[in-house]
Formats: sequence, C-alpha cells, structure tokens
Amino acid sequence: MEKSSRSHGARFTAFAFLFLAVLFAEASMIDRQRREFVIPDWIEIVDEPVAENSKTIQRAVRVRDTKVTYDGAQIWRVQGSENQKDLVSNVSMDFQETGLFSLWVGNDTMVDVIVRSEEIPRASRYLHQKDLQYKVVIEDLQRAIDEENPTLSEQEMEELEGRKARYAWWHGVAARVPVRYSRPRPVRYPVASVLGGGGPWRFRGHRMEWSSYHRLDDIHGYLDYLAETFPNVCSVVSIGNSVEGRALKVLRISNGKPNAPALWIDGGIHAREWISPAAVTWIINELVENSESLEADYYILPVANPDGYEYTFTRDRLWRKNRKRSVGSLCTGVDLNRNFGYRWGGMGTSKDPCREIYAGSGPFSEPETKAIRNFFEASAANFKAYLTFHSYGQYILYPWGYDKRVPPDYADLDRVGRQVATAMRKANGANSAYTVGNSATTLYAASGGSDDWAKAILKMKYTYTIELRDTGKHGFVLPARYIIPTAKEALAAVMVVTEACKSL
Ligand code: 0X9
Ligand code: ZN
Repeated sequence: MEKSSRSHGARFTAFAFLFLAVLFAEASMIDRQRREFVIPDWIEIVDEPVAENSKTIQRAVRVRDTKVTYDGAQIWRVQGSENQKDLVSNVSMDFQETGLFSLWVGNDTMVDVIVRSEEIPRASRYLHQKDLQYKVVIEDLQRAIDEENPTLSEQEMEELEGRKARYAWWHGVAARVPVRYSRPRPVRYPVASVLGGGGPWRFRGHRMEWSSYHRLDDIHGYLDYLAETFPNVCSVVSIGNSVEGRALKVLRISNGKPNAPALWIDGGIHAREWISPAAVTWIINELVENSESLEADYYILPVANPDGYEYTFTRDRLWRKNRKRSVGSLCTGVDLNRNFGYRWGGMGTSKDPCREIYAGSGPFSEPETKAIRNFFEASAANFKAYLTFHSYGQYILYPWGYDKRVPPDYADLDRVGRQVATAMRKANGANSAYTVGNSATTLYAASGGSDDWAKAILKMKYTYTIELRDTGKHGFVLPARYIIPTAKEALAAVMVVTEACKSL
C-alpha cells in the first residue's frame, strides 16, 4: 500500500514535470514565433470604433500610408465620337473594375485617365479593341509632378518671412518719420509689405507669394497676418475642424459699407486641385489691397479640405477626398462635393468608400461640410452668391448638378455666367476660353455638391462652380507659373458676380 502510493506519487511528479516541460516548450515556441512574425511596414494595427459614432473600440489592420509615386504613369485622353458615348462611359466604368485606368475627369465623349506604367500595353490593347482613339497627354506623370512646384527651401521661406516682417516693421516706423526715409514697397509682395499694423513693436510677416504652391500653414499664417495687420477690414474665424483636427479658416473682408451684399468664396474642397487655394488666396490679396473701393463683403474659405490638401504634399499628389477612415473598409476618404445635403446619394455618387466619388455615410456626415452648413445657419450676412473654385477644364457651371435640369431662374445664371466667361477671357490677354452651362449637362451629373445645396437650401441667387485652368495639358498638375494668370481670371469672375449681386 505504502509502496504503491509512493510509486503513484513518483508517477504524478514525473507526469507533472513532463506536462510543465511541454507547456514551457510550447510557450517558448509561441513566443519565438511571435518574435519571428514581423509586421510588414505597410501594415499598421489600429484601434478604431466598431461602427461610425460607436464608443466600442476594436483592433483592426490597416494599410499604412506611404508616399505614392507615379513613375512612368501617363495621362491619356480618350476621345469618342458622338455615337461612341456609351463606349466612353464604359471606359470610366471599366477603369474601376479592371484596375486598368484611374479616372481624372471626363464627360460623355471624353475622359482623361491615369494609366500606370505596367498597364500601358494592356490599356492600349483594350482601347484598340473598342475602336476608341486616345492620345498621351502627359508622358511621365511623376516628372510632371516633380516639375510642377518649385519648392522654396526652409531657409528661403524663413528669409521671405523675415524680409516681409522687416518691411512691415520699417513701414511701421516710416509712418512716423519723414517721407524721405521711407522705402519703396517691393513690387512682388504687395500686401505683405504694406504697413506693419500696430506699430514697429507689433508686426508679423507671412510666407505667402504666388510663384509656388504653399502648404496649409503658410495659407493660414497669411490669413492671420491679414486679420492682425488690417483689423478694420479683415477678420478670421475658424468655422470648425477637419477630420484630423485642422482649422477651417474663413477670412471676412469688409469695408463696412452699409447694405453691401455678401459673397461666399471657397477653394480646395478637392485636395489635388492646387490651383484653387492658390487663386483664392491671390483674390484675397487683391481684395484687401483695394479694400476701400469694395462694394460687397466677402467670406472666403481658401482650403475647405485641409487634411486632403496636406496629404497631397506629404503622401499622394493626386488625392481628392477628405481623410475620413471608413469603418469596415480599408479605404479612406469622402468626396466632400458629394456630401452636401441636397439630393444626397443620387447620380454620380457612390456608396463604396474606395471610390473617388464616395458620398459618405449620410448627408453632412463630414466635419468639413457640417462646418460650412453650421456657418451659414448662424450667419446673418446678406448672402447673394456662392462661388466654389475647382479645377480643371475651364468651365463656369451653374445648378443643377444632380440631374440635367435647371432652376427656374437659370436664364439669369446663364446670362451672368456668360458675362463671367467674357471677363475671364479678357482678364490677362491669354484669351482663355471658359465654357458656360448647366453642371450636369456640360460636365456630368453628380449629386450632393455644394453648389446645388447653396442654390436649393440657402437660396443663393448666383451659385457657380468654376473649374479653373487648364483644359487638360497639365490637368491637376498645373505648373506654378500659371498661378497668377489663372488667379487673374478667377478675380475677374468674382468682380462680375459682385456686380450682378449689387443689382439684386
Ligand atoms: O465632380 C465635381 O465635384 C466637380 N468637378 S471636379 O473635376 N472638380 O471634381 C464638378 C461639380 C459640379 N457640381 C455638381 N455636380 N453639383
Ligand atoms: Zn473639384
């Protein structure tokens, strides 16, 4: 009995020992495996809500953002004849399914598509089979991107800012000393260098100029500078924050004339359309310079999609949407110009977060569009016009965009639109042709746009989407040397619409 219990004890000890040994071996193997499993750097593990607006968090895998390059990619213009309309629209469909193309812009008979270098032979065969003509518009997209923006070095930027600040300081002093000591104003930086408001001890410079495209900080710094330097004319408010928490800054320019109509101007709702914020900031410069003679008040949001805009500098030059992460999808971004709350989710929109025209999870689901809506709900200004600057194509578009229909007063919109086109053509002798028309007919049907909402819900008389330069040679990648010529055209448009508002 005693012997058997001892042998039982020994067997139990041996078993327990073996069990622990196995457990230990297993654990160390799992540990080794865990140590050996290296998460690839293009994957990231994130904690995110299980559903939109939910407080319950889940662990999820996402594809990390790396800088996108377009080496050897090309832009092709696919042109169909009148009876090939279906074929052309099939191209736009097929690009999504086959991954052959990615769409830039287009209408019934023409589309501009990006073709990745490795897909060039396959894409060419596809178009030949369909008997569709195409021409290569941009031979090497990455080269075009690299040459687009002559970026100033950090040091050059600092110098620019410092010089402006010094001039501002000097003018602050100059206002108090005899004229013979005052210096001429530098020609290239008009507003920047005029009068350091508040005297020599209180001045700030800014980094804005229009020979290159600028980062958001420079643009916002410029708005703040104007508000500080010209407090009688300019003020800045942040009307909300973007998905990633960036401010949505609106500059108000007003010389206080009573009964002045108010105009809304925005830019940069589509991130990659760099010419839009550049032109809008140049317009600001002109309006402030001539503030004494202004006959309207202006509310200007130069960058309506700040996260997307920054993303085009840091990650992907051709990003269009905002930076909302979709729950349950690896794709990011809502097309803010499909997210406004009039006829939301109709033609020309998508429910798929991976598409460029994803309309979001509901009308005004995005903080950027919500902020614009809230701003108008709270504003008592006498708004008569809503101008939203995009690119490219050189179009002056009026509602509706949701379908090939027109509002009851479309004749007025068309008449003023044609005056705008004439003024834009004459603006700087470049003879730029802008096409005027109803949005859905002239370009394509797309619902949930800011213009339709402004017309239908805000009841703004003169609502236009203006697609700035060019007509396709450079597309979104418009070299910076075109900023000022294009901005002059944009300003001409603002002036014509201002004139029209005065007589309302
Ligand atoms: O598709 C758009 O949002 C605009 N074109 S762009 O190439 N800049 O993306 C056109 C919008 C016209 N307005 C409406 N469809 N409501
Ligand atoms: Zn756009």
